[in-house]
Amino acid sequence: EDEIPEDHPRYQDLITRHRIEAGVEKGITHLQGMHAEGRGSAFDYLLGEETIPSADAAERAAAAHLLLADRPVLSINGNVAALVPSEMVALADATGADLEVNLFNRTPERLQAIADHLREHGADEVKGLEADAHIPNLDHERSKVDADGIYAADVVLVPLEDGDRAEALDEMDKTEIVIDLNPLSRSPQVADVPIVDNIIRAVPTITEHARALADADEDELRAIVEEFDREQALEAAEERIRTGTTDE
Ligand code: PTJ
Repeated sequence: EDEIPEDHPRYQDLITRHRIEAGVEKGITHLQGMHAEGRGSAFDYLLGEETIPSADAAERAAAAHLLLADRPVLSINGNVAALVPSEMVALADATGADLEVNLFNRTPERLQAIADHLREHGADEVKGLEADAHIPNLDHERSKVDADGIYAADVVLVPLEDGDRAEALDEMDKTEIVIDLNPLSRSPQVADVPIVDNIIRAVPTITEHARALADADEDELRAIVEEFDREQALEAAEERIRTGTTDE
């Protein structure tokens, strides 16, 4: 990372790629995570590699949902752990959420490596290793969750998620916040709050909003949640990708 010059026009993209590579080398990120990153990077290029206004509104709504929640959980996979470990810990601290490792390609080694990595970045407790409950209507490995974590959560943040699991969580009637650069992928399509933004920008922005709203009362938080329009957010992101402009 230190070797990438900061004035390089694609600096952030190069840093991101490097973090995913390092994650694979450390046994945190699955090899498929590199393909996922490549797809994300292409969409980010088309979005102009910036947080568009509708994404910022989604990030504020996500902060309000997390603050209102009784049992908020932030789900962590191999890409999330490699890209934003300390940022996820900061978001958990700002909102009182739990962190839970939940993997598509689940192995005991990667689970442990990710939990250790999060602790190295300041996490106290990491859930997901217990796996004493399962998400209904999803094949066995991917459905494993903690009974007192994702299973019991009322609000879940699922970044860079696979469509099947996003749908299964949606069927459990949880409030689902998804971060995904592809607005057409199934996870943002089923999310209550689809955030079409790079996770590198999205997570610190949700945390900033959560800190700014720390003293807000319940009515104010509810108003932010209600004001947010998921269809409009998805349309604005698609419009930006297709035309390079937004009319918001
Ligand atoms: O660690 P595991 O085993 O749980 O596996 C994780 C991956 C990401 C490999 C797995 O969930 C997967 O294959 O996901 P998909 O189906 O490729 O979906 C990932 C989505 O995240 C795609 O729609 C990408 O566009 C998007 N994406 C990739 N990088 C970013 C991103 N969205 C936001 N920020 C990114 N940096």
